[in-house]
Amino acid sequence: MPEEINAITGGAVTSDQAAPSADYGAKDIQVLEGLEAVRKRPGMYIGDQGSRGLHHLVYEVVDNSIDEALAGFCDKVDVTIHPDGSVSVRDNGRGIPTEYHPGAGKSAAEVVLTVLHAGGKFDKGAYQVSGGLHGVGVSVVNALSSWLELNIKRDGGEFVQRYERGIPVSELTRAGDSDEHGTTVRFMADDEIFSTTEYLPDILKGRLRELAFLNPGVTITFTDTRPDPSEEEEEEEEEGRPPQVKSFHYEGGIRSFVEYLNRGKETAFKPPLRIQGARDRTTVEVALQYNDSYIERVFAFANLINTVEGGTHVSGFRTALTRAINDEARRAKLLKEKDANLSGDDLKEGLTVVISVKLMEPQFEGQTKTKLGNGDVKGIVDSIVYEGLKVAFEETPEILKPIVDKAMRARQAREAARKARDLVRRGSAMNKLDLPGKLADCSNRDPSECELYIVEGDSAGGSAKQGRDRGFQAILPLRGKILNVEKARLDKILSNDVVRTIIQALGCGLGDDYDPSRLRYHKIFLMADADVDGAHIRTLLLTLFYRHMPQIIENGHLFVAQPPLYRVQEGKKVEYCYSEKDLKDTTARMDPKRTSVQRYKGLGEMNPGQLWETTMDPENRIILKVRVEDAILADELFGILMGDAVEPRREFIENHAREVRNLDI
Ligand code: 0RA
Repeated sequence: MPEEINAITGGAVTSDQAAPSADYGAKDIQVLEGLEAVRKRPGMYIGDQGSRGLHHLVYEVVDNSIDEALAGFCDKVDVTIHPDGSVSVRDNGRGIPTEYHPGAGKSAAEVVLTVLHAGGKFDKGAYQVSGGLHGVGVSVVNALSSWLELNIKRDGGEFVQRYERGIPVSELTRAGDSDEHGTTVRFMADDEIFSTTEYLPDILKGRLRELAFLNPGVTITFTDTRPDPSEEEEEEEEEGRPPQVKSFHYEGGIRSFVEYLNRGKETAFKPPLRIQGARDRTTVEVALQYNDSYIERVFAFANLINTVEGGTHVSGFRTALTRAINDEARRAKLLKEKDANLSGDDLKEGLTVVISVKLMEPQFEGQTKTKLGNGDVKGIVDSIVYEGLKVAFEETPEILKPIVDKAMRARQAREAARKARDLVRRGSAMNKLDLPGKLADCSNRDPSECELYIVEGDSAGGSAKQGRDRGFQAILPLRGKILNVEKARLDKILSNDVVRTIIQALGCGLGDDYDPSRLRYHKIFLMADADVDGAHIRTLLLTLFYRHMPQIIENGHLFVAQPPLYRVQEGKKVEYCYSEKDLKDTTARMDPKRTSVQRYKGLGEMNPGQLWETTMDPENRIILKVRVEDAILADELFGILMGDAVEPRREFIENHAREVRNLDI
């Protein structure tokens, strides 16, 4: 059981009946047991032991600093990745209290660093709300770090302490005088715990930017001092590269956030509308703007947590938006008596909105605990947004017409799409006769055991068909141009042959029609050549899934197959290499004179046996599970990836393929 530590700020300590020394011992043992529990089951505290969990460590510490900002005591947070791979988070908050705590037999700071859930528990009154998805506290980061150094400046002094695997190896010591205040936590993620300790700067920057939007006025700086891996071998650059520094500061808050999301797009009005209000200790802030695209983007936050699965705040917003626009459009005679009301769906097209609510006791539900469940929030958001929109339309009536016009056009297109979708739906695989002709289906009928390989090109499709295990592996070869769904309306998307073939093979429908119980394969692999064209095709397919069947990604059904780039042979020994570095390491181990290297330019160059062995055999293959780690970053990346420049796309795919090739389930 985590220890109650409210006492640190002056409350009573529940002291045991036992003698003080025994009491001290018991508490110490509790701490050790707590840390041990965290190290035994890290997943329970930080999600997983892979890349996601690793990044979570940083978020956890940053969240503590952001809590200081929310409480009004901090406006600067600096996150630095050091050359040794450790990370420091420094803030200019009050500093963690340092005084000796008799009840605990140690300093307050040591309690925060060693007792589970200690960070947020005491002094609750001072914090309006608190960020952090798990809110597990810095002690968890401490337990999962091979070492952690704490530096606190407050009360005229500077205090330091070092921990190893969660256990203090020194007392909290006064190192000198200081008239500053703040906390720095520097930690080294334990490589005994994490399968990777390499931080991805894009992921970190994405979350830090988000936090800066959500906390206007706070400056969050990210510094990456690690040597650039691509320059590692080039000896001439002795100095290394300069540190990468990025600073995030937005006075405009979530209005700036919407401007950022819509950058480079035509918008129906400027600047984004912003609405805010509060009721029953719940604050609501919404910013929205329509752009010229066909997709809707809703980024919702509850206590700074990105609620990817939506929830009551999102439903409240939708109800209010639909009602306010219909009411105002009727009043302004933009909707005639004979016209039907605009529906929520009509109003989605081109909408970019950021919703941020802050509340006292958030309930997080859903598969990934990112769905806000508090029932009363719906009504609160509804009424604040409805009133706010009415005021906005009264003040700037000219913005209403472009919104209504766009929604009317969307409605017409949706009717066309419904017809096209009915065609596809009728053709979707309810029985074997409806399956697309090109599909080589598997014999197993249990979706949870079945895999579908979506393969580009006929020759690769042929190899895959011959190489597969037909018991549970189905092959769908694709031929022809894959539509860029990023730039098309649903009616056009559904009339595209390739899209229809995929939808029919999957059987589950798309968009609002998506039905998970009809999904015919629980593992879907995108298998394309390991070159720029293959990357492009993969991205087009990913876009289709991300925009129109996001549930497939959310539920962990989508994977990217990783074919090898090289086949290296030394005598009878054959090894496959999946990256340039892999090749370098492998040939270094072998005798170069007797080694032959074959480069695979495409999947088609592999014979069926090789394709099975390297890419499809569950025992040997390396696959990459597609996850939406950060919805905003994903959205942005699809922008980059679907844009005209090839170089950033190639770079992105090369970098990311390397990072994630350890995930099979
Ligand atoms: C407990 C109490 C107080 C501040 C903090 C913890 C605190 C924790 C962290 C973690 C990172 N940065 C932090 N900054 C502050 C309140 C202290 C007071 O009342 O003076």
